[in-house]
Amino acid sequence: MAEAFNVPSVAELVAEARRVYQENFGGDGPDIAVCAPGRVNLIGEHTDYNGGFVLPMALPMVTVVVGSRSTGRSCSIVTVTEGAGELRKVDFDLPTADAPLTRGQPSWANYVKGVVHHYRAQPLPGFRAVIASSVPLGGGLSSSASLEVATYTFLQQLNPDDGDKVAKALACQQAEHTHAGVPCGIMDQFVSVLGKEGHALLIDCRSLEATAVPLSDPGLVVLITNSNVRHALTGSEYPTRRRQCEEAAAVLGKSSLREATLQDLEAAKARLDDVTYRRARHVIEEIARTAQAAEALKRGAYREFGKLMVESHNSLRDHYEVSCVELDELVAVAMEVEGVFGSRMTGGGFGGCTVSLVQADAADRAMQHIKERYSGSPTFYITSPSEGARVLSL
Ligand code: GAF
Repeated sequence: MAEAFNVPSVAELVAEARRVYQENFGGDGPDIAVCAPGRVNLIGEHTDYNGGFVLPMALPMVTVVVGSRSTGRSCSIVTVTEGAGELRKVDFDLPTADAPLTRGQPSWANYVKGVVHHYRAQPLPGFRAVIASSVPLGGGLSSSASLEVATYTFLQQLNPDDGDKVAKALACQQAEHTHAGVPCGIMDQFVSVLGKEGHALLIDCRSLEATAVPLSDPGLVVLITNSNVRHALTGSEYPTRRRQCEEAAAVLGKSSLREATLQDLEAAKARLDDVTYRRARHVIEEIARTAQAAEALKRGAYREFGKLMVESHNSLRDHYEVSCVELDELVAVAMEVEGVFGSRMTGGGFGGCTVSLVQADAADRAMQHIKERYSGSPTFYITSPSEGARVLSL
């Protein structure tokens, strides 16, 4: 029998992090606890860095940070997150103009360092902290954004900033650019900060305005299937896609592909090579598809929404070329099940997860069928839209 993974609760993560804090640091702490969620994107893939629409929701899976202020300028962080690697404890001093925080090993600490660097209310005091997370690492569910946003939320308890949530998401995005070396868009950090329980967020990545779209029908579930594969291409292909989009926009004489129509693209076809043309075509169509999908969701038109999800997947596979055989297989087998409205890869691609919109009473059947037919070994998550970053009571 195929079953959904039993995600540890926020309270369980906090309890584990507190225990590890005591083990490592002793004293009275921790006196602060915060968390920030991972996300799943329902539709609108590779559109954020083109100023387009995305429709993600925050997940019940979160990264928790517990900790306390320390004396002086020293920072000590321990992670208990599964898959974080050998080095679980890191010590560094707060940065100065002469000695900024730079990237290094272990890689998980770069997200924390990046956020300390970009935090908007400097100077910060030193701190001790423990990180625990239920967001699967490398699964395309934004474990990195959840760590950045949880870290930022923790720092807000040490030295409050002005509370501007969009500026917070932007600072976390900067941290990812400078300290993790990933030129990501704004989607993941935005929804990790501003996610709303029971809602997906239609984010306009040009204006940075968001509309909450209700998604709490008890007859419906959002099923995430982790392919449990991650291809090595991820790192190099993402910046390449970004550059191709910028090149296409420049040929079209637009500031971004958000400003372009399909007519503009067709008119410029002779001046674009085939690959750049297909990249731009995906983005322009996906932006329109996402706006249409949000309208469909508002009307409860799940079949229409599902059809758009599959179109999105096919375009990511054929035009944007960020899917892989495992994700294609997962989508194909999910769509064989009666009661699955739609399915697609989610996140950056080249492995990670698919997301499917499924009639609640078909969820068991869908998991069973996928498990039997998928050539790999999947992990399932039955999820519902959750709240963005928050302070927890201890
Ligand atoms: C990754 C990035 F971090 C996001 O900004 C977004 O571009 C996504 O890939 C693709 O839609 O998650």
